[in-house]
Order: sequence, then C-alpha cells, then structure tokens
Amino acid sequence: MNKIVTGIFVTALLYSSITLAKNPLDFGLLIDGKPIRTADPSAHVWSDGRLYVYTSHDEECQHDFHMKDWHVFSTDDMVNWQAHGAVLSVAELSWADDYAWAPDAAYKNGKYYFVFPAGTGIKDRVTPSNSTKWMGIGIAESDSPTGPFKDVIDAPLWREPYANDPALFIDDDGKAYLYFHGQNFDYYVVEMADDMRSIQGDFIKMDMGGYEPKMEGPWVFKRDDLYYFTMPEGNRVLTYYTATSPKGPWQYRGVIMEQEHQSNNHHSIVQYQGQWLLFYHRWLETPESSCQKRQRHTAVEYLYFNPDGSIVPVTRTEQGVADFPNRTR
Ligand code: FUB
Repeated sequence: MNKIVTGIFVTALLYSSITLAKNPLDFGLLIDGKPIRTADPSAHVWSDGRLYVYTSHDEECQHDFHMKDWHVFSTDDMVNWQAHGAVLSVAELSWADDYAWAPDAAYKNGKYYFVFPAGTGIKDRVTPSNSTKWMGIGIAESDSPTGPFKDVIDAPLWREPYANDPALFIDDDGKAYLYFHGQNFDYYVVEMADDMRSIQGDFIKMDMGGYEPKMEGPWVFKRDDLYYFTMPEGNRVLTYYTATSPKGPWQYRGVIMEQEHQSNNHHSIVQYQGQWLLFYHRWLETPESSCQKRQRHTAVEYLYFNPDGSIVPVTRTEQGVADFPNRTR
C-alpha cells in the first residue's frame, strides 16, 4: 500500500515538474492571484551552477509599458523555478520613477551587477512634441545574484545621449562592454570602466556591415571565438550578426525567430549544462484577467548551431525544454 501511495506521489511530482517546464514558464509566483507577467528575459549562469533569469515585470493589464520593478528567478534543471522576488524597483531610484524596462546582469570583480533602463516623464503618442519622456541606463551592485541590488552611484551612467535596453557582455579578458540602442534605434557599444561604476571611452555606433538593423533589445554572446550580436529587428523578428571582435564590424547572418502577432519580442541566449537556450517573451491571451488582452510571459526553446556557426531558426513550442533533465542527466 505504502509503495502504491509513494508511486502515485512520485508520478504526480514528475507530472507537475514536466507541466511546469512547458511554455510559458511557470515561475511559481502569483501576484493578486494571477501569474506574474514577465518580459525581456535575460539569462545567465553563475558560478553556483544555477541559471538565473532577470526579467522586467508587466503590471497586470498595464497601459503603455509603465513598469515599476524587476524580478529574478533561478533553476538548476530548467523545470523547477525559484522566485527570488523583486531585485530593484524605480521607487528606490532618485533619478527615475517609471519605465522599468529590459534589464541585464553581469558578474565581475566578485560582485553582481544589474544594469537597467529607467526613466521619467510622459510619452504623448498623439502629439509627440508634447512628450517629456526621458530614459537612461543605471547600474546597481550586490554581493548576491538575487540582490538586493543597490544603485551605489545614485545616478544614470550618463544623461545624454538617450539610451535604452542595455546588455552587458564580459569578454574572456574581463573587459566589460555595454550595448544599447539610442535615439534613432541605432545600436551602440561603450566600454565600462574596471569598477563598473562608469563608462570609459566613446560611444561607438557599430558598423553593421551594410545591413542596418533598427530597434531594441541587443544581446551579445561568444561561441568558439565568434561574437554574436542578436536583436529583435523592427522590434519583432529576432535576427543576428557575427564578428571576430566584440565591437564589430558585424556581418548579418539571418533570422533566429520570426515575429508573432504585431507584437514586440525580446530575448537572451545562454549555454546551460551543454544545451544552448533561447529565452524570449510571448504575448498570450489571459482569459483570467479583467482586461482580457494578450500579456507578456517568458518562454524558452533549445537553440542549435550549424557546423559553420550559423543558427538554426527556432520555432515557438508549447513543450519548450520540458525534457531538459533527461538530456543533461
Ligand atoms: O519591456 C519594455 C520594452 O518592451 C523593452 O525595453 C523592449 O525591449 C520591449 O520588450
């Protein structure tokens, strides 16, 4: 009898684990009884062997991306997630009170860094000349990957030029590069000072090899000595470039993931336990919600490379990486 009960319990546990691993990811965090709406996932593997996903947080039924804090979740098997709560909120900043948009994180000099766009003012979409919206990039520090992160410089890294959607890439030699998109949705890179509290050198508008991408959310990673610059082109289609240096010049290589609906996408790419993973967000119907509209949720798929280093285009699945534990065992 005990064996039967144990068997049922184990089967139920396995079933729930597999269910949880499906897309969108269930981070196990409810806010006002509804699953937290997350977007702009930025995934990293730190030295404790866990994978951490830093996300922005859509308020339930929010209007026009007025967002207030950022969250982090972690896992060691891509199935069971731990929610660590908000790592930072605009209420803790002296220089911004809104637009807690797509963040990233890095580890350097024994500290964890959380880099984030935030801003203030109003965007008037009907009469743009009435807009007062301003956005900048901040950097906060912690001894722990889950925070709390503190804005120790108590200011954005710079005020001009306009900057949004930062991505931090630490190269093998320890140099830190900050990528972002600027005023005309062009992509820039700037080096970080060694203490990660300021930038050094010039803003470089990158040479994209003649095919000029526009929009948001850059992400850079390195594989086999090749640098990959990836972004949601036109805000929707994930595409990529490669280069032999972190500042380019870049060469366009193609599409990673096509667009879905007329909606933005934002992603990150990381290798974990031998598998390459593409994190992204999906706009999904939320019938349980009062606004009954599509809201954003984090999802993940496997990513594969061809022998020449090109990326095999990825399709969205419901299954996601539910079989991850079987692959990596
Ligand atoms: O989440 C707010 C904004 O929407 C992000 O900064 C963009 O990348 C887009 O995902």
